Amino acid sequence: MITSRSSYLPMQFSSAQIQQFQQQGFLVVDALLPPEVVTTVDDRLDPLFATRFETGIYPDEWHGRPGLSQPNATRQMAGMWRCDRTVASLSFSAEIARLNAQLGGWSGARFAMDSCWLKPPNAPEVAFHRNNTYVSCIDPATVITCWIALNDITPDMGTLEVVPGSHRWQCADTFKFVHAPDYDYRQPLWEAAQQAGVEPTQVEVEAIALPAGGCVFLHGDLWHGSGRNCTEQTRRSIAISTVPQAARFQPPEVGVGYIFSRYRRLGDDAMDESFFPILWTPDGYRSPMAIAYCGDILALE
Ligand SMILES: O=C(O)CCC(=O)C(=O)O
Repeated sequence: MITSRSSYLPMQFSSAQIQQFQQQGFLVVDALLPPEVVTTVDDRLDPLFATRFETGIYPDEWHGRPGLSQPNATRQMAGMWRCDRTVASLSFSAEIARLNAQLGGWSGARFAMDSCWLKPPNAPEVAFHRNNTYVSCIDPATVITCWIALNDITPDMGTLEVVPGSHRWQCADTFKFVHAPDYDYRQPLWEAAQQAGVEPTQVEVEAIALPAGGCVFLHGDLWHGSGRNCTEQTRRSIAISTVPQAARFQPPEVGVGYIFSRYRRLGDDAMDESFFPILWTPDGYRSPMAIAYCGDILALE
């Protein structure tokens, strides 16, 4: 449980940054988290993969188990806030929710998902996809993700790859398992480009380099994936995704939501604030659950 304040200073986007996000579908910020926040959160992750859960509650999704999986398997865990309240204090931070909401042009932000992606040396690729595909059971099916580097990440470490402007492509994505594809991990991207009428030579893939604590904000329709880690160092990152405050579930038969739909109430399309807390609104409202459950590691007061 976080009780002390960090040295985080509130960030304000310039209009040029917001315009860049709208045009490119992503925005890189080199310094978001102060070093002590990076260390505090990162220190909690390896114990989770050793099944040491502070709350005793298991995550929603868990890939890569030391001793059981291939040693180079990507360790990804989603729904970590359930397992550890220090991680939750970042996942539920009002600031990240505010920044996501500001880029989305939303009047408030609701928590959707947290997920860490630890890629050991030689970790395989992550297939290209759009994050909105994974929230299609939610209305509106629009998510913004703040993907944060927990160590210095260079392009050869299997970093995140994005395709500038691809959030505006008219094309479909299909729900798929993205880990270690047995096909070219960019194949879904090439198919999307073809559907959108974009020549392969016009598709620019940008590998994001970031210092620890830096981040990239991702539009939910942006095509992205990641390559193999060709270094001797583990690539460490955490992604925090939010949806608009007013989001509700689609009718039960609409869209995909293999994690989200577990928390749907019978006969009710409201997103329960116990599972999807409202994290930021301009008037300061936060779901009581988020306040009671953990501190806010980026709290400003
Ligand atoms: O970190 C990665 O390699 C992939 C992350 C990703 O696809 C995401 O956060 O949406």
